[in-house]
Amino acid sequence: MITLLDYGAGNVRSVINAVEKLGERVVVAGTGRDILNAEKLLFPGVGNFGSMMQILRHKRFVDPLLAFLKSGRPFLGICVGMQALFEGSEESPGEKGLGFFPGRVKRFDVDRAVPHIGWNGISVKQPTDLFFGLDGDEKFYFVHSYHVVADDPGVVLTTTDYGYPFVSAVQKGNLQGTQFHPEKSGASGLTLLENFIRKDRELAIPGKSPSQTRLAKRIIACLDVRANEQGDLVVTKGDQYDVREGGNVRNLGKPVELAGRYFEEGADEVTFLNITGFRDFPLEDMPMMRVLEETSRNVFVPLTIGGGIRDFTDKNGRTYTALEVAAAYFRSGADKISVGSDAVTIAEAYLRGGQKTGQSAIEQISCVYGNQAVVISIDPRRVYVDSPDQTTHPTVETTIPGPGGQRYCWFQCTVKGGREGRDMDAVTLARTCEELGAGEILLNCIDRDGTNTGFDIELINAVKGAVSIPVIASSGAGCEAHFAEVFERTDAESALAAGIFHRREVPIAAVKAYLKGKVEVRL
Ligand code: 1PR
Repeated sequence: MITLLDYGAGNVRSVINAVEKLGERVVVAGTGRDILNAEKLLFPGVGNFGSMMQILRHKRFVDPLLAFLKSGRPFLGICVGMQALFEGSEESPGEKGLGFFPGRVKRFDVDRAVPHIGWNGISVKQPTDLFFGLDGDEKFYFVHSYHVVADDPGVVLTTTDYGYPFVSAVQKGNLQGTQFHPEKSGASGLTLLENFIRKDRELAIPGKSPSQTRLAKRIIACLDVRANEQGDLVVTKGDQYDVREGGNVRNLGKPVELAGRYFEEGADEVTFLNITGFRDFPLEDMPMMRVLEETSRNVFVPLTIGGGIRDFTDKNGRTYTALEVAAAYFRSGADKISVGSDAVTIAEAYLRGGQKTGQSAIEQISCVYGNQAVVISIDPRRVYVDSPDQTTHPTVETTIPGPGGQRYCWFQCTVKGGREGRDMDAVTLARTCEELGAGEILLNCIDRDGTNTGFDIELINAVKGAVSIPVIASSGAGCEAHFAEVFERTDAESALAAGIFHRREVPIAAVKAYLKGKVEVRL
């Protein structure tokens, strides 16, 4: 039996699902005594270091935890759950860590996107049972802005390269911790968890462990979900956001089934967009929560969900906050949430007022769940002009002239699934949301959506050049070469597609096979 320490933030459901999938029972520690009595303790941490330590103190978990760590029984800390073992973190300078290991947690100081999000390798430094049955050249899923700097090199189990080598796992006897998320790292992650659960494996350094590692470009499968005329929740897909054919909503399959298929086929992440979320409030539209719950039982890669994340007052006058909606999504199995229409409203208000209020959905959700959990979904459309002085928005000189031969354009943000254009451009929106605490940009493109004509390279370069958080290129993929093009001609960290995967025109494995040797991918 595994005891899980849940201090109340983020997605512990995935960890429980992964352990249960391996046939083991999980009990959640509710008291310090539960921690002291545990046989094996699993501590998944998500979000902010300081708020985690405050909750541990408030629940009087610190002394039992230290006693457990001294006992020599098996312990596995994940992400911030590993960072907690050290003395403190730059993320929350006033807040002490458990101090079990000497060293501190520092923010990445690199000339590349932070957070470090995605699949990266591990270089194993000492014999361990954790990677038993693995070759050592597998990739694991990371999502973090801070990393451990250990004063005692003897505790370093693995390092990973992101600008420089950082500590990606620690080990001292039975006490182990990983910066990456085994519960989100597909079959390799499940093997690692099984090794922790069984604790009867040989110690070894896996044969193919590399001395240097590389972050892979991610291939993401996206499922646009809504109810059809019969009231069934279906995966649909539009052409330039029009999802109807012959008056009916196109039905391309069932969300849970399709997500399971994409996991099996090697998707690096799965994204659900509840595309009518702007009018159907998610907490009244519970089927979407069930889709997430069911999906997360069998899909062990990161899940993002978007649609309807905003403050809302129902017809009885009850008010819900965007944070409550996000919390419900996280509890149901989401690792990241994506904010679409509301992000535009928030950015408009911030630019008008000129000051952060701490009250916006982006600020509140990133404060509680961490920046890495907040994705901004942008739905832009080109607006052509003859010259840059015809608009106050930043323009690009385009190689695809407008209908009247215009040589410049800007990228207008829309809300409500493309129905309403706003006086806001994608570049400003992305930059503003990063300032407010967003951790990633999902950059759609209405002009390219469903057209199979390739990604809008000019749009992606314009936005990517304005932010230092990762960007997901979306809309327009029609063949394998389009993915190579977007990674060769832009610095986007990942590429997302929908239609070609749903219609089985191009399998995910074919995309990765095509990219192999051109860009780093997880095979
Ligand atoms: O505004 O916070 O409630 O969120 C609603 C979410 O739903 C937004 O993220 C918005 O992008 C999305 N959405 C709303 N309406 C539509 C629609 O299609 N009518 N879908 C919609 C957005 C774009 C991508 C699509 C890619 C790749 N769809 O999700 O998957 O364009 O497609 P392709 O590979 O087939 O070209 P809120």
